[in-house]
Amino acid sequence: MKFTQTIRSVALVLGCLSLFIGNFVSAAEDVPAITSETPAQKEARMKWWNDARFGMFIHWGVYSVPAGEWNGETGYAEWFLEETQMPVSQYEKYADQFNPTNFDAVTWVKAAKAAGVKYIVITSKHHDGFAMYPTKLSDWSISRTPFKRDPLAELAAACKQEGIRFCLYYTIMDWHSSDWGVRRAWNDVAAKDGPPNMDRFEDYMKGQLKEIITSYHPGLIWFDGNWEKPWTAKRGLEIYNYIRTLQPSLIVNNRVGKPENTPGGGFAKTGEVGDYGTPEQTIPPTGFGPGVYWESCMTINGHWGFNKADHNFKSTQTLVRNLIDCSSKGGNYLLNVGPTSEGIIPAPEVERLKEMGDWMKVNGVAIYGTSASPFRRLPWGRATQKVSGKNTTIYLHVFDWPSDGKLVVPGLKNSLRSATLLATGTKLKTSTTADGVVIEVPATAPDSISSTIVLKIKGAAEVDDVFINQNADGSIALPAALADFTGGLQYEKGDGKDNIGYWTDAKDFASWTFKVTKPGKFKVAVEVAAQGEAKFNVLLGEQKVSGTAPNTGDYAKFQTVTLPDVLEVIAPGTITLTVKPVKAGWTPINLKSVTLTPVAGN
Ligand code: FHN
Repeated sequence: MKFTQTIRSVALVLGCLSLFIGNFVSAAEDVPAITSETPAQKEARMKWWNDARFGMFIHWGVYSVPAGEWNGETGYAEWFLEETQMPVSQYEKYADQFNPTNFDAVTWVKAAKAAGVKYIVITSKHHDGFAMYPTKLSDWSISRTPFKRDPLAELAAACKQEGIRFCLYYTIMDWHSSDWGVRRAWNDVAAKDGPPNMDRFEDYMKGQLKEIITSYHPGLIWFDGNWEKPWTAKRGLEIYNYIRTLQPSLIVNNRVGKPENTPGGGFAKTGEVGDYGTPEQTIPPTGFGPGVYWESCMTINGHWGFNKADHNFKSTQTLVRNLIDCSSKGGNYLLNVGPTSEGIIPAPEVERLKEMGDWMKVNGVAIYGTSASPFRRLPWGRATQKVSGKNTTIYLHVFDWPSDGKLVVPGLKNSLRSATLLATGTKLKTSTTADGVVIEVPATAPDSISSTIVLKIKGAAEVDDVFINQNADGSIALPAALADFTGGLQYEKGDGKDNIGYWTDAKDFASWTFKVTKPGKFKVAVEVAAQGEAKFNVLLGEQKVSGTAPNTGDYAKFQTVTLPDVLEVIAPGTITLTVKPVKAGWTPINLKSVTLTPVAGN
């Protein structure tokens, strides 16, 4: 039986006992046992991290010396060595120039703390193999730089002082080591050595991991660089077991193993080994359900490592809303900064951290320790919740403040205890209508980024998720804001946009679920923008009607297309309508709305 099969069968058997494959004694012949753990024990181990919701990633290494520039090109960062393909001996010279005398660990940690961050994850070794601490196992480390200090030790101490969890990134793939199974042609330093040896490499990894775990006692190890072939699930399991044995409380991300690579989204799903999934540069459209841990890591501009030419920083609004979005789906947000070779976190990054902190000081209670939203979708923002005993507190994160002073919470069925504006403590009036709970709010939002309303309800949240209803004239409006997405589609709002975008993959589709009280035949009108003709189908049960989006010349120039054929709803009930691309010749479209209008004389 193959190793993976063994793991799957063990998972099946123990799955019945509600145990999690990554965390119990494995019977696989040549794989050491993983520390035994019940789901409750795992929950306890994960608690500090799951409550934290917000972490700071730091990509710092000798690649910050060239600061992203080589031979007139300015697009590089931490992948500098692989992308320039310069001889390793030449790259090694950057270590001689790495002297970040302005580095002050307390300043960094205070900047993180001011942002509201609860843990820091810094690169102890990135793909260039350079150890940012004085490893005894290689001379390719901080010890060969003029900077005679240990930045990891200083940061660990500063984190302890400031009450922040100190955590470490450690990549598996290593372009410098002569033992990593994919030897680069430009690795002239390794050329004198014999062929790569992965067993020796794994021993080297174990040695370094032991060094960093026993020296710095990190809260978690964030593995990366797991995708190249020489790294196997078996080795991942061995390493997971090894480091959890060294420090049983350790949390380990899923990239220690070989989880499914979710293109454009990192390794979003948990996988067989490791404690949590790691979507990268993306926030999954929904979370992964209760008990599945995940964290989206994202850059603050367009690079992980320092790039002096990249001034394309995300706005504080985007960063805060990303944090809210992750929290509302039951995940964490790991926001990256890329310090300079002088040891400075660039000012625009610190500024954004400070602004995030200003928001968190008021609204942090609606982020820390919360769980995923009870709503599938909210037209004006997001929600998080805390369940305590017989009562639940729902935090409504309002991105788009209602212009008519009435915030409708669609489909909420519980009895209400109170509604309060978090920023001011103002009590708000509520009423229950056919559309859901209506909260009367002041004319202006306390915070244009996102304002929080604290809604206390009796019992666990009960939500009727189907809140699109037929209008009095029998028509049904299906706006982009209320669509559910499969694939990489995103709802785009602001700058004149109010549409479904990122429809680049013909496999992706959008759906709306709604209630029909007056059935009959309906004309279908679709409001679209495209830069080429794109064919799509509109599906309702077994029925399918086809349409073509015209070339409107601009993704922001919309045109309404009425489809030649009609759809029929035979009986009242809950219906789902889906718009799917026709794969052949698909060109991206932006879709603003679908409208169903009853056919006259129906
Ligand atoms: O290749 C790396 C990249 O440099 C960076 O470290 C990110 C952070 O998640 N991870 C990798 C790619 O997935």
